[in-house]
Amino acid sequence: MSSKRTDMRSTPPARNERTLRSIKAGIEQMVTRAVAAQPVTDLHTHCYTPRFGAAPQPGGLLLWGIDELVTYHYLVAEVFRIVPATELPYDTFWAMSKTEQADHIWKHLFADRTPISEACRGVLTTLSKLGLDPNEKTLAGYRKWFAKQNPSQFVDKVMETANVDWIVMTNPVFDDHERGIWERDPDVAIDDRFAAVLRIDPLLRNWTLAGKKLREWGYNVDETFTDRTAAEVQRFLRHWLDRMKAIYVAMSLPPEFAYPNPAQPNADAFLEKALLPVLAERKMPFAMMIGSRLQVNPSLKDAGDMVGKSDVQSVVRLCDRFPRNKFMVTMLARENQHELCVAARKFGNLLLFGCWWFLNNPVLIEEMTRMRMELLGTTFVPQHSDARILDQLVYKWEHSRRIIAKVLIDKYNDLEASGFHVTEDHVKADVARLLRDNFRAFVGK
Ligand code: RAT
Ligand code: ZN
Repeated sequence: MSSKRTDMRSTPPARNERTLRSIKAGIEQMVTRAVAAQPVTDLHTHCYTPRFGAAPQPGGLLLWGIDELVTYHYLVAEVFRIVPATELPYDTFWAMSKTEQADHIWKHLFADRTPISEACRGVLTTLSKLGLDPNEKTLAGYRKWFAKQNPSQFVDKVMETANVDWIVMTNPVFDDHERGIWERDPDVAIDDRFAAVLRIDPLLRNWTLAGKKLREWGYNVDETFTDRTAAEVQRFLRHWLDRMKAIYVAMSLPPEFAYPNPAQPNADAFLEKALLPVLAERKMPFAMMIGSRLQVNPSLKDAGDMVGKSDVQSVVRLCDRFPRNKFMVTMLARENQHELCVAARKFGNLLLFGCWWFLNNPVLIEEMTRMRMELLGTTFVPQHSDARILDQLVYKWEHSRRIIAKVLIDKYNDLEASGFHVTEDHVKADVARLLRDNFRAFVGK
């Protein structure tokens, strides 16, 4: 063996402490810069184009501004821990105007206490990044500031502040109010800043209800999932995918979701005979958000949902039996995350995304991002905002970017310690994959 070959195989000289310290500082700078500079494609939000109507217009679907921010359902749940329903009955709270509800929440969560929870902190980060002082005792000053904004320009301002390049909506076609808007206004979604997603929960959660609606809308479906029903459901799906120019189909599913599920033959048939064939033909992903147990406390309305552990093996079976389909999956229970990562190692047609809802807390985002990176490299989407109020894009991304950067810095330092040189090109490419490109490639955009 020549001495040259021996040289190539030998390990590089170990780096001394000082060199490693300066490498560390360089990595921290590179990563912080790259993560801040990389525009994010936000793959799951509940934000809408201004043509859907904007708050405070009655029925407006684009929610924005201080009163919406402060009455976010995460904060409604939190205020009822401080002023319980025995003191302020649920009905009394819901009968209050939006501004009264916001004043109540601001007083109890922000003025009389330290706003330390993640949802509270989010409001403060948002205000501060928009240039406002988050220390006000009342909402009056903020209301004046927001009253001067115009919704469409505010979309630009928020996207610029959050450095988001595309906002993916959630468009529940079984919601009568929203469907009415799509039917009345052909141009409602024409806005380069937004993309649509066809959301169809009732088709799996409640076929009896979904079937009844489909019949009302002129689709010839039966109570059981016959071949004629399958063809009609396919016609319905194709119509709405085209109408919305949807980029994927999404569902939120209960912890009990199972595939196959002999107890629910209509659900299996819906997947096998209607949804998955249409999506395979269009090379379009099916996003499953699994683990939400709805309305454990209905008096809390949107704030009344809960988490439950789900069955990862059902996801494995779907990925295995439908190799022509693409699946995007997020699960709500912390306990499911490890098994889900391992499942993603087995199937190229499975893309994990986001830290959903009750997982959108720094401690869990960090844990999940580390685990995903260690098991999957950069082949996942670390976060989505789930913003219901446009302004929340600002804090959800500010907070998550910091954590994603922290994890990357640690991982690159580990690589350097092994002798591998991490360059700015590596960092930029990884960050682009995580925050934008993995998702865009998966949906073909
Ligand atoms: O995070 C939330 O706001 C939840 O209420 C849900 O919207 C959930 O994200 C969903 O899309 O069902
Ligand atoms: Zn959501």
